[in-house]
Amino acid sequence: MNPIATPVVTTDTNSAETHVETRTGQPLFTRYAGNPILTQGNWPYPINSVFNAGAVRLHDGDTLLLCRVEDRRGLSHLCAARSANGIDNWRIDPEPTFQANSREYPEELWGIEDPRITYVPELKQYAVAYTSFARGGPGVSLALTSDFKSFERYGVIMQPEDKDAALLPTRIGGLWALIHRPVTTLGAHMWISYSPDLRHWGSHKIILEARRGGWWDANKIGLCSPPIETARGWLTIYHGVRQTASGSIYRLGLALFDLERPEICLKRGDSWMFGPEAAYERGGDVKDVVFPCGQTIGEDGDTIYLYYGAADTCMAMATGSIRSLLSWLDSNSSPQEGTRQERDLIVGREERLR
Ligand code: BMA
Repeated sequence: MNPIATPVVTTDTNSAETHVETRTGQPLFTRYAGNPILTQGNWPYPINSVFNAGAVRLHDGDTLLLCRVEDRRGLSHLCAARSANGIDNWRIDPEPTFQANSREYPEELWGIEDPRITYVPELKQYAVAYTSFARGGPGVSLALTSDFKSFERYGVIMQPEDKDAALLPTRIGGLWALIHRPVTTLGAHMWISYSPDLRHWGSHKIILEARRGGWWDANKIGLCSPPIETARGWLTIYHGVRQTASGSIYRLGLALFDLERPEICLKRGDSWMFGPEAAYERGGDVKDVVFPCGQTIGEDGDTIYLYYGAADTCMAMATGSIRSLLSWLDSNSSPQEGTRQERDLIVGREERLR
């Protein structure tokens, strides 16, 4: 079920490799007609904006969005909204759910932002990776919760400058794995790091590099929602930031990472698959931004409900299909680099899975 029309083969002059560029027949994600689903006007207390929410389906069936709420000082906190159908009738906590605590956690001086939620079966808790913002710049902090009422803080787990982080739900080779986006002298690429206890992190590796030159994802990329576990690998939505003369454009791309060795990228889409088009995405506090921090998967095990911040102003939702995304990747990605041995190993396993 590939929604893409005939691919057009073009030659990339940068790498002299052949790439497949697509003319999309149908969009891979369909915007909910009632977007935006949450705005400033829905809030029970005065705020500036609500965006970039983490998302999870709770055990009672409710969808919970842990929203980034920017107050009228310009500082952000997190506030939970719950809904039975994940679309409307949101029940919003009457006051901030999780606030910066800069007295004990100075790294939260200027607020906390952009949570990504992962349910961790081994701990029977949700891990919330979020951006803590202070004088040193943005860093990655972690907290655990079982009810989104009380949170156990782990403090900064990745020092500034770092953000766009999510924990994988299960250990890999006995270690926890975190995907994140440090800014280093190498650039703004996606990395993975491992930890025995969620506190001490090492074995840092780049897993996906921002491209260069004219590409839509040149110079700066980052993880969006937590990777989706599929039989073929970790299906991962990431954002690419295109700098233009009139500002940045945040668009979404797709990559697939090996299940057992998530530092290995198996496929990466060439073109973006979702970008700012609707009025609420093109205009707002920061124009031309779509920024998902969470998704839920439908009962059918295939439908993706993607929750995204639009123009740093409101929350919107779009639906897609895991099957369609995987099949799009099959026909719209370039081969990834890696050692011959790694590739042979993984291609062999992919073939056995077919
Ligand atoms: C990124 C993050 C997001 C924000 C986006 C667009 O760097 O800070 O929180 O939505 O920029 O402003």
